[in-house]
Amino acid sequence: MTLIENGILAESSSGSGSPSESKAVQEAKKRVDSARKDLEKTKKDQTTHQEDLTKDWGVDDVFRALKGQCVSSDAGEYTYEVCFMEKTTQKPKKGGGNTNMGNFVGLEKIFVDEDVSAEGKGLGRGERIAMKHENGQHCWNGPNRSTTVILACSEENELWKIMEEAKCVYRMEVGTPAVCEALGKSAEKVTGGKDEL
Ligand code: MAN
Repeated sequence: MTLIENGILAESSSGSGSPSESKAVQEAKKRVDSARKDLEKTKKDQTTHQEDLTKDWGVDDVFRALKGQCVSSDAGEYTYEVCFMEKTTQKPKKGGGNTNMGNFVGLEKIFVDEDVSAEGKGLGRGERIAMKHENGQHCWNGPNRSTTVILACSEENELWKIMEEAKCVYRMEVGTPAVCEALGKSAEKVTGGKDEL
């Protein structure tokens, strides 16, 4: 027994694993298995972190705080949604599955000249940060869906306006506190008498 327990002599009784394997070998194999699983998980985590590092989080990583938050709004037959730093989607109000309208690929600057409502909702005039989303679900007889989400300073995260500029090429206007700082002095936002946030 002592020889078997110490892995010197193979256990001959049939149990789990090959009968010629000593307990010590069986246990060592279990440990190898579990270490392999740990390694797999660590590798996956590493990939996630690496992707995270290559993402465009904006000046001072300001958009990090928005990740995973979503805003939605109804327009026409659909409910539209932006999940920040992830994707845009369209869901039929009548029911049915989501259509991916593009996955976040990066930021760009866009010059806009738009109205601002009395409540301060709208892009205003000047340079704005936009989130680009590409390679959404393929559009029949058209391109893969894509969305440009243009951001303006607002107290809350809000989806103000959705447009389909060309077939399956969408534009959304979104308010978020995340860009209030970035606006700085260059912003000539007409706030209808409302002070800058
Ligand atoms: C769906 C929606 C529309 C789009 C058409 C194109 O109905 O995604 O926004 O214009 O497909 O076929």
